[in-house]
Amino acid sequence: MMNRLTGLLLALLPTLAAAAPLSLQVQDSSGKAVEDAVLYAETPGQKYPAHGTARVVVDQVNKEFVPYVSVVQTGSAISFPNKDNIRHHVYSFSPAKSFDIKLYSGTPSSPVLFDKPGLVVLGCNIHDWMLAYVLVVNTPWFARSDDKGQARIADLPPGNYRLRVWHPRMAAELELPLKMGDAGQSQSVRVTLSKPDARSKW
Ligand SMILES: [Cu+2]
Repeated sequence: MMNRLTGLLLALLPTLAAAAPLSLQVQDSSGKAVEDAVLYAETPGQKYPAHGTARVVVDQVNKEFVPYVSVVQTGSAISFPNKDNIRHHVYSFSPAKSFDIKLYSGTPSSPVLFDKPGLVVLGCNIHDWMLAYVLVVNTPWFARSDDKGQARIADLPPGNYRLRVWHPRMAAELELPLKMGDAGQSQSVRVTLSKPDARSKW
């Protein structure tokens, strides 16, 4: 029994070892780090199994959504706890997910299921400035850049991908070819985004 188990583990290991991390650095054309960019790798036509249990949180703190940008795989649920001592009314009119959580405090009893890919823009009916984005993607390989412009997709299997980059200030997604080699080598990719206009601050 023990031997058979070891054999099975050994058979699985090469597949697991071949996946490798992808490190991403996002910057603008002057070299300044860009935060809140979403990067995701997908292979056209390929369907990936859902995370299943992915449970994501978008808070409301000091009359702002936190985080400002989220990325989830299609089929994920997001809960919207209200951490303020006033009520919020969270909604979206986006085709990818249209919903409405009427004036509430605390944590709504059921999370919202994001079952279609696309961009979901969140707002609050009471506080017009409250704005946040959820990008729903058909792949488990995604990341968001931090305040240093860094993002990391762990364990990306070998293969040819399209690396797609989205940022709230971009008019359209950027798309780059990406190849992860069979040897399980990690890769670093630098992504440069051009500013939507001269005065724009990322
Ligand atoms: Cu509000």
